[in-house]
Amino acid sequence: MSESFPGCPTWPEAFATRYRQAGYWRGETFGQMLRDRAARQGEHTAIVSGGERLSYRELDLRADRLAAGFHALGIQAGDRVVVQLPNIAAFLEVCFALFRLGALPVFALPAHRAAEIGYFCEFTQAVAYIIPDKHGGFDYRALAEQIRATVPGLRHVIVAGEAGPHLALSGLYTEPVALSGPAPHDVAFFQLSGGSTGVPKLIPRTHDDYIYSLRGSVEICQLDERSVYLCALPASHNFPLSSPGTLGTLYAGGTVVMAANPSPDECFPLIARERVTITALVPPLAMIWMESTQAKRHDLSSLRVLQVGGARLSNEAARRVRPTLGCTLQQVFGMAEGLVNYTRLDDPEDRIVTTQGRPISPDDEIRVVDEDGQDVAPGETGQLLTRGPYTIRGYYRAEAHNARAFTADGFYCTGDLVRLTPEGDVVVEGRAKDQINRGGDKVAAEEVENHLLAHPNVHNAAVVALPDAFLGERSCAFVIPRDTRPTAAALTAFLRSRGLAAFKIPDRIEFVDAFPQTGVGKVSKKDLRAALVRAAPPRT
Ligand code: J2J
Repeated sequence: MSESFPGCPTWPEAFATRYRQAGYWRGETFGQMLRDRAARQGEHTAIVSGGERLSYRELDLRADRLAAGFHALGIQAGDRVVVQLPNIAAFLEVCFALFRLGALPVFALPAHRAAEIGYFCEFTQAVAYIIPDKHGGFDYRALAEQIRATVPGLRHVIVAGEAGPHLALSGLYTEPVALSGPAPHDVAFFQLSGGSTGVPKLIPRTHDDYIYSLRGSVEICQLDERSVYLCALPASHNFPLSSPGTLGTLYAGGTVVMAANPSPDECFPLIARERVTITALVPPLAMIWMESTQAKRHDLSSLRVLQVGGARLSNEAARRVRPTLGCTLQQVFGMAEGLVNYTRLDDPEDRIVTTQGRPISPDDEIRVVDEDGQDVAPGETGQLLTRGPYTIRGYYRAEAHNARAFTADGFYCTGDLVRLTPEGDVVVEGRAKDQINRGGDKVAAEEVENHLLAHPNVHNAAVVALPDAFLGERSCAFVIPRDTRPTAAALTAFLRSRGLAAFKIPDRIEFVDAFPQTGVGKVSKKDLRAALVRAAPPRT
């Protein structure tokens, strides 16, 4: 298999040629994209963040100056840089600076802690780690010190804000230098997989493929330079980054408004003040927005589209969006590996409410297959496989896993159970992968099980989804103790001490003597889930 970067499988030449000839891959890079927008509409506002407003010209210049600063530090094209920044203008400045340099951001989430960050730094052999000083009551500088002590290869810790013992981001901006920059077919960055295995997988996305997904998303969401996108979800997640998200909005020449958090208290005044036209939420947040008494106190009339995705939105909640918030719902069923489906803005209401839409590209190939990999009959439910001009052909340095997660002819096995309607819309019916979708936050069962197994009093562990009226799912760990049984609180504290992101800590822990088995002697998670539902049926 050919590679776009060492360890990154890429499309076979015949596919690449076809995607170029079809006009999907146009040979553009992120660096050029911003340069071009700055030349066309330099004075237009690109980013609003806190009290700060940046024009396209300023963003372009800051990206150049920061790229020069990174370069002066010795960061080179192809180097990996773990970026863990909240929703602030610096996030996009850092992205574009690294894009211009050809260094590769690894997009961590603000919720990640030592276990995840240490792994990203080590696995990617990152040369730098970029953090805020404090965010959401957490001091990232202390986390960085811990990482530095365990990952000797990490050369720089760079802080947006008060740097403490580290390097200040603000001190790096310097005179722009000439940089040769990356090629359009080069990997631009690594996204993170929601995952279903022991360690998170890294997703290599190229300039060509990602920019195509932006262009397609911009067209479907009808964005232009008058559009104002509110970034309420964590900016580094693929949904608010690209569907169409902050990068799609900049592609369209619109304005990105950064929200410090997704609460109505923060977002409603921003929508009113900045005349926001579109934003994206996960289902639990959409529910909070719809139930908020604040909605009536603020002028939300500019909001045309509320996108909801990341997890399944119930039909009942979907139906309430237009009457309560006065805007069009757009369901988005996407994945950081590539494929993104959207309901279209002019679809009939019923189609918007009951389906998760259809792919961006006419060349997104979709198969729905049974457990033997055979296509199911039309309309039947099966696993979604996909291949296309912006869906990866393999994870970074994960040969054994890639052999399972991709078919021999390059389809990505999403692990999602779907059916197709006669109109060609996708409806998500469930999941075949061993993952918990906690209101959009993905938890790989095996990853948490491995951490639990490290406890001396845990003989075995199995983590499953517990239906939940608010989050859709929560996680429950079934634990077979060894010798003395630990308390649930002690296990939770143990997981925290191992530096696991809070959303991965089991919501509930049940101690059992044995696990139910499948016919072939594997742990039957289906039976464990069923036992939970029998014990406490989900509220509806
Ligand atoms: C049910 N499950 C969904 C939906 C994602 C746009 C939107 C979301 C993501 C994302 C993204 C779902 N209904 N509407 O990257 O660009 C579940 C599926 C899917 C997994 C991917 C984007 N929307 N899902 O959520 O990489 O299980 O991307 O395979 O985090 O989320 O998760 P992630």
